[in-house]
Amino acid sequence: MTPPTTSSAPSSLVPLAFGDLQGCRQPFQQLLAKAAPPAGTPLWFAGDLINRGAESLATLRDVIALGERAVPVLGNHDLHLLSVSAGIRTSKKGDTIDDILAAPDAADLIEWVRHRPLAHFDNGMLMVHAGVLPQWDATLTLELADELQRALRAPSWKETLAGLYGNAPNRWKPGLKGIERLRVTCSALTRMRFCTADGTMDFSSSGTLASAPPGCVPWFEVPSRKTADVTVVFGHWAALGLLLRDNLIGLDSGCVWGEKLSAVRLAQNPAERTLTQVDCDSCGVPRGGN
Ligand SMILES: [Mn+2]
Repeated sequence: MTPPTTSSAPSSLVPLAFGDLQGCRQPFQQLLAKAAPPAGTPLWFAGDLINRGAESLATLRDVIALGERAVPVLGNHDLHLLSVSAGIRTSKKGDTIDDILAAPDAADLIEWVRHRPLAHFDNGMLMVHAGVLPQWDATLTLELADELQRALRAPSWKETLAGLYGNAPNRWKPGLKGIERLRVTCSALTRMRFCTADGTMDFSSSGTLASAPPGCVPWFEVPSRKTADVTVVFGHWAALGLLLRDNLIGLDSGCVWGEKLSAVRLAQNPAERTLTQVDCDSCGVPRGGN
């Protein structure tokens, strides 16, 4: 059998995927050293590289310095950084993005963030920050993510970004157009945790499975979810903790809340996936939502 060709440089090395760094630079460096991936290994990041942790600027610089090896997707905190920089939102209590905004090269840093993708697919693995709606297969997910990332790279990106906030519409329809289509896409890819069986998103809980809103399940538990045939890699849900199933890898194990930072080697064969973790004692702030 001929293996499928991919466009992903630099090699056929198995990627190493990291959970939400959220500005936790020391744990990131410790985990990278501990996992010790072979030179050139692609390093995937499930989004929220920055914010809430102690060293947002230094963490962002570390990831940028990895060059093409770094494969991040955008999370809600990354988009928040863009929004604050653009004057669309104000900084919130607990934010730790001021060092980025005050950096002499802030404009370049913001440009780098703004040009990151919202979904990444390679070798049967689909990575997003938060989740995918049950009606979306991997192909549609990538198409919708591409629509959104192109809008965020366009000259009118600030207008687009300003229009992405809000909980409605909270359900996908193929006929959705314009900013509502982009908003549903953004909500699912960067914010969703719970939804109903028909894919109606509910943003009222960021807690554990026991805190599911009435009638809701975690997005990945919806029966007949159309991405069940690929392995979905995601972050965002610290209260869920690390989740390792054959076709599902939830990587946010709450580093910024003083728990752990996780990295998983994304082997095709689930039995060959390896987990590496480090403790995160002093990076973040007291638990209070994410
Ligand atoms: Mn998040």
